[in-house]
Amino acid sequence: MLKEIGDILEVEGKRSRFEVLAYRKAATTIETLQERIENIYERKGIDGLMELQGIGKGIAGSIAELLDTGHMKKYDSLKKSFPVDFNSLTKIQGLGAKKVYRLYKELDIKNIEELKEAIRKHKIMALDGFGEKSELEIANGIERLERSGGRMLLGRALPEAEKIIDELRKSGLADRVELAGSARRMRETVGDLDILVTTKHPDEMTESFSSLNQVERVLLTGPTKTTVMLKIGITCDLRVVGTESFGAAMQYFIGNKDHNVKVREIAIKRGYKLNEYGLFDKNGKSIAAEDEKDVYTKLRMQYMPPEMRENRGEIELSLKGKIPDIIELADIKGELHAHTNHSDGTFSILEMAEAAERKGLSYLGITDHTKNERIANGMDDVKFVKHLKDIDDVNENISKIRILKSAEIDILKDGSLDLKRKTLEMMDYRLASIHTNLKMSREEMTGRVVKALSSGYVDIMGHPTDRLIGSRDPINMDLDKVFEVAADNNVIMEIDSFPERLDLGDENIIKAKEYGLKFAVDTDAHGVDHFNVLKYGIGTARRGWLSKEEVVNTLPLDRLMKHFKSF
Ligand code: DGT
Ligand code: CA
Ligand code: CA
Ligand code: ZN
Repeated sequence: MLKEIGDILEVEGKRSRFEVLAYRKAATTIETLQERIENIYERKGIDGLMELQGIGKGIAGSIAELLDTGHMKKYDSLKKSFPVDFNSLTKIQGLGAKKVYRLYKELDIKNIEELKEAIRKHKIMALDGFGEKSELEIANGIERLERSGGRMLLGRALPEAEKIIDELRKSGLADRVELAGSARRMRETVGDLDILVTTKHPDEMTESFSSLNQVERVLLTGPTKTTVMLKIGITCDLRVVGTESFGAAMQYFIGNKDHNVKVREIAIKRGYKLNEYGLFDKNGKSIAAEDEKDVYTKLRMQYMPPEMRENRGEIELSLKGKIPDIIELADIKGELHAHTNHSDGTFSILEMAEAAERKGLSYLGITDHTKNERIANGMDDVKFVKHLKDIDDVNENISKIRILKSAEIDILKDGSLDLKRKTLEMMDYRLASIHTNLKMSREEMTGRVVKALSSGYVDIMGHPTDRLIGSRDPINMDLDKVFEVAADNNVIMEIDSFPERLDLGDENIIKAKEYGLKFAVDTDAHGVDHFNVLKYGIGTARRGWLSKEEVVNTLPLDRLMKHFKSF
């Protein structure tokens, strides 16, 4: 609201530059506070507000009015004369307050919707001093803003975060640089990135962060927090925290929020106070702050990996000391879902095997598509028999890694499998997936899957819900029924690691666990680089609380084979 007041005063042109800047400065101060302004006001009243940098008596009064009554008269009256959504419109690249004002005065544009409409009718380029180029620029700015309004796939955001963290570490300005927030918890999508640093040179650190190659523009900057818009279209927060409270800050900013609220309640129950600066006893003395694990220990709680911190029951387990030992990337011994150029992959059996071997894997299951997947160049029985023979040949010529004969068999519309039993029996194991006829009734879909899983020929169910995050809903079926039938037939559930799949996802993994099911964390690699996506599948498995023992491809080959059907 303060920022908007500043914008409106500026375009009105009736006030001094000084007054405009006062509102903007106050807005930045509040945005970058480490503490909630409500708390400051509650503790110290108006005087507390006036102690904040750049907040004088007038603005402090307006803030107090807002906190007391929910309204700010100054804002309300300005908005009456300018019913324009300044805050949203000025977020569009290429649109400052002055241009927004002109668009309102000349075209009566009050919000993004009306601006889009005007662009469609090419009204912007007709304005004096705008032109075709700036209309296009504004259109692009809106598109970018809308993209950034949504959440981004972890698989796109995390590599960017890793690059930024790497740069910040290399700058030599920081003592510690750590990822926090939803990306640290490996959530499948992230709203923004959160990075914490400790440094003896906060100004240079902020400057260095703001001028990184990945940064499109700086949205706000203050002594403890800087927010930038990244070129990939999401924002990234950098927080400078004190070394002495780094652990408490990590605990707080890893989140999630619900987890934090519960942990804070436990602190209160124990007679302590917990915030992002530390854990304090009743005399206000800090008893844990520098080290994150210490914060939990002093609360008599067992440490929980970030991936588990979603307030889904982990706090209760932690209090009982029953946090499971969850799977790690290094536990994976082999891959059970990969494609070659015999169907829709881009590399040969040998090339895929060599790449898997370089990744340190000791077995690789080749699961090319069956004939129903025409667009993926799926093979029929005749071609498969030859293909399986080709795998045997490659196996004879390599020694370090063992290639397993398999297929990603289409579960057809009627629940039957897309290859003959005789062909299926020639394989080491069988992975079955749904790729077509995704829009069936819940009853029909459940029946289709149940039939396939109880055929006695399915070892692994591939990407079980067939969702694509952000673009395709999961197929409509009774998952409880499917899990029950899978458990009865020893069918392993896949966790497909592809960032847009992550299927099963974390919540469904927790559900499937209750049926005693086992899992396979696979990459679904279609090329040699795709083995790198495994970390997203492992992150998802960890978010589903899976232990190494529940994931079959952590086993050495001889023990894994016991999980597969034999004929
Ligand atoms: P995102 O960005 O939507 O994917 O999710 P997060 O979890 O990264 O959320 P974000 O970036 O808003 O905040 C980072 C962490 O800071 C969050 O996980 C927990 C903590 N946090 C933020 N706001 C609050 C709050 O109001 N209360 C508490 N207790 N913690 C908060
Ligand atoms: Ca975040
Ligand atoms: Ca954030
Ligand atoms: Zn598939």
